[in-house]
Amino acid sequence: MPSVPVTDVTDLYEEFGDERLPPGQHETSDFPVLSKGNTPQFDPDSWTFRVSGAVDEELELSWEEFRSLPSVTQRQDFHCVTGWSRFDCEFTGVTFPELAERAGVHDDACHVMFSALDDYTTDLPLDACMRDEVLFAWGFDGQDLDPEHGGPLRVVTPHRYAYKGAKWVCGVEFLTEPERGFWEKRGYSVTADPWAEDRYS
Ligand SMILES: Nc1nc2c(c(=O)[nH]1)N[C@H]1C(S)=C(S)[C@@H](COP(=O)(O)O)O[C@H]1N2
Ligand SMILES: [Mo]
Repeated sequence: MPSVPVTDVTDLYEEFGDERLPPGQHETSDFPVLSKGNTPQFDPDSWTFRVSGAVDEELELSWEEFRSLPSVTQRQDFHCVTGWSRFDCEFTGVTFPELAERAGVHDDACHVMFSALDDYTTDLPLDACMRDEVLFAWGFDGQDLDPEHGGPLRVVTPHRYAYKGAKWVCGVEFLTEPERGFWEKRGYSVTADPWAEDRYS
């Protein structure tokens, strides 16, 4: 990848807490893999990304189309609900607001459901998604995102625990009533603010 300007957003914690490392977390330089199952196969020819629900225009994007959207590179922190945090991850991808604007989100949309190739789902309130730090990322530290970490495309949510970031993401649905995702149905927090230690609901 050619070198691109990197925006440092590691100071976003100032909005939520006093310390960069959220309470009850420890810092690691590893990047552990946490998946509920196997890494799904990616076929660039048949891959489609769907934007659906309360939008003016439902979108279906091919891999080529997705990759031609405007992208950014950000330095972000990554907080896993199981207790580890990894600082200074460099992710490249499309911001959530960029994609939302293309679909035209309805005024009555209040919630978002992400879906993935391994049937994982996760949900977040719309206002938690409408931030430039929420990325659909295909790049990590200047390389294509590793399949184990969600390649070809994953969501990252540096202001939320990492289970909010669907790996192998292939769809986003705008909802007018909240629904629950995979871990949220199993007792994990909907809000998932690491500085409030919103781990469980
Ligand atoms: N599609 C999908 N996305 C997922 C998961 C998963 O099992 N499937 N696990 C989540 C959890 S619990 C965490 S902590 C992060 C882990 O990301 P990593 O494996 O890149 O560390 O991905 C999240 N996104
Ligand atoms: Mo997790």
